[in-house]
Amino acid sequence: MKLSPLQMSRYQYNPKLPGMLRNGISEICVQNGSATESVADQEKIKALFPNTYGKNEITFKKGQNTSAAKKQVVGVILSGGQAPGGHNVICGLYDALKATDAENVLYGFKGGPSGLLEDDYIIFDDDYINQYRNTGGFDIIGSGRTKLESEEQFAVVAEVCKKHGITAIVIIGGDDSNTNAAVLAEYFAANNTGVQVIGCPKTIDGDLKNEDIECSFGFDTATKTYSEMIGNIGRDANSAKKYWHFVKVMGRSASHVALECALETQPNICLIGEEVAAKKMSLSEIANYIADSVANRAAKGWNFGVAIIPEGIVEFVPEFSVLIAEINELLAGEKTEAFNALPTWKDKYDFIENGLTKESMAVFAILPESIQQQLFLERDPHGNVQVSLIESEKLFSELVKNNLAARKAEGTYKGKFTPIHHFFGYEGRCAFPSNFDADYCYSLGYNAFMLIQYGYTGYLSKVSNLSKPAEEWVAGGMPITKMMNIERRNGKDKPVIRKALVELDGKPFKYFEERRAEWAVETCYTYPGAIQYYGPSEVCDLTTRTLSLEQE
Ligand code: FBP
Repeated sequence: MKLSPLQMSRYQYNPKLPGMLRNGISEICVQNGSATESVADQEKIKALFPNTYGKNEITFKKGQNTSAAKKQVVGVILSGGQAPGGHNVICGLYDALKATDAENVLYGFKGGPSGLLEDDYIIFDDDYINQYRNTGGFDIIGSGRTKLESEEQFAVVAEVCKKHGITAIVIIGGDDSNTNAAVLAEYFAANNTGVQVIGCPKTIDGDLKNEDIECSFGFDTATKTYSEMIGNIGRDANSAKKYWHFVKVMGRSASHVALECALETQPNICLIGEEVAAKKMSLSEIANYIADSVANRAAKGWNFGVAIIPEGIVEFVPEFSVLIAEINELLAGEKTEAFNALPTWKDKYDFIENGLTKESMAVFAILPESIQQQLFLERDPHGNVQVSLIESEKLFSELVKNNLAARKAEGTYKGKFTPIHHFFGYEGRCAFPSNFDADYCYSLGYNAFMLIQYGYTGYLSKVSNLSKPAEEWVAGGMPITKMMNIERRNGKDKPVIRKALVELDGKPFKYFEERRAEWAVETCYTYPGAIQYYGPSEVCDLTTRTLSLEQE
């Protein structure tokens, strides 16, 4: 395999550990914190997790290692969407495991949770691991989205663990995967399997965070990658002065990625789904808000701009959610076939018009035809509209175009509007991890092994104080049950880790809110440039603006 110079050089990079983990395994001891309670629904969560609920928060510190000597055979899986740094979690885990005892073994189950169910694995060794140090991607063992949640699945996993003598499983995943890690830990404890479960917080979406977990890994690198490209686009727009760029950025639901990119690049517009929902904004209101910026800039002779659109936006628009629900109902069961059999789009349109309420039809009618058709063509296996596939960047630019046409007819707008569309998502999920993510992920993995070694189960590997230099980071563990509450999922009450949405009274949003009126009219773009891996620390070890504002 031919390696790029950067890849070769990244192999040599030594990720920075928190100061307390730097003295070697024999000098890491535990400091017990207080007992924990779940964030809400304490009685219910306690009843569901009788063996793992209420445990203490713990922190590691320098001191005599008092963990019991025991051969460890650990299994690790990567779960869900790729996030830069996943390889380093596994490298940190492997290094701590081998540094503790060269006889310890690390299994990597392939293709996500299904690898555990199908007993499909590799056993890591130095040669294999060394090819993945400080690299992006999840290709070290692959990932998948199979959910590990039923008792039948847990029984299979228990059998697989028994077969290989596995003492602990590490699940690297987002809020759902770590919820399932907690349920699996409880199952293992209740059934006296002796197998521990430790989670690690992953997702570029940044929505697995709370008062304990300061950020999920991958968010830093992914947002820096998108911000580099958005900055470049801003500069191109300001050079050519003829295009409006509509940039959709990933983030299935929460708008953390969009907000961070806005803080980094100061675009003219950035929509925030959580705000749209809180203000109950309609599609037309959003389009009008963007069109105001276009028109005000055009009045200054600037027929160009940059708008960031979060991937999950349409689900936050109340009238759009109602429309989607009605469409799902309209095509439920056999009705899809009848719909598909209609010969022309005109026939289909009539069918839709007869089936939707007046209000939803009014919303449907203002959508561009390509989006209208998308709503009826792209369905998931349950027959539901795949909202994430909706090209919202095109939807909004089209709505803005119509809005501007009306202004032109009234004589209130004289500019030229030429939109260009982009979607940044997959471009960022497997980038070489930034130094922050390389360090953070390695620390999470290393720390996960220390939690295993000290006998903890149902814990999330926790590294905090992240806006400070790595030396000052704090390593420890938090019972996953502490982050849980009861939510309604698929018609049932379930214990889940609460997803973190953008807080409208939080410092990152407030910072953006105070400045966006100026950004909408002036040209205030900033150009973060490419991630820097080598050079001065103030350039290479930067955290996200979100994290630094949150920890100000
Ligand atoms: P995770 O929540 O599993 O980390 O994945 C998040 C994400 O990257 C979203 O930003 C995006 O909407 C989704 O995955 C895309 O999923 P897929 O990889 O299945 O296309």
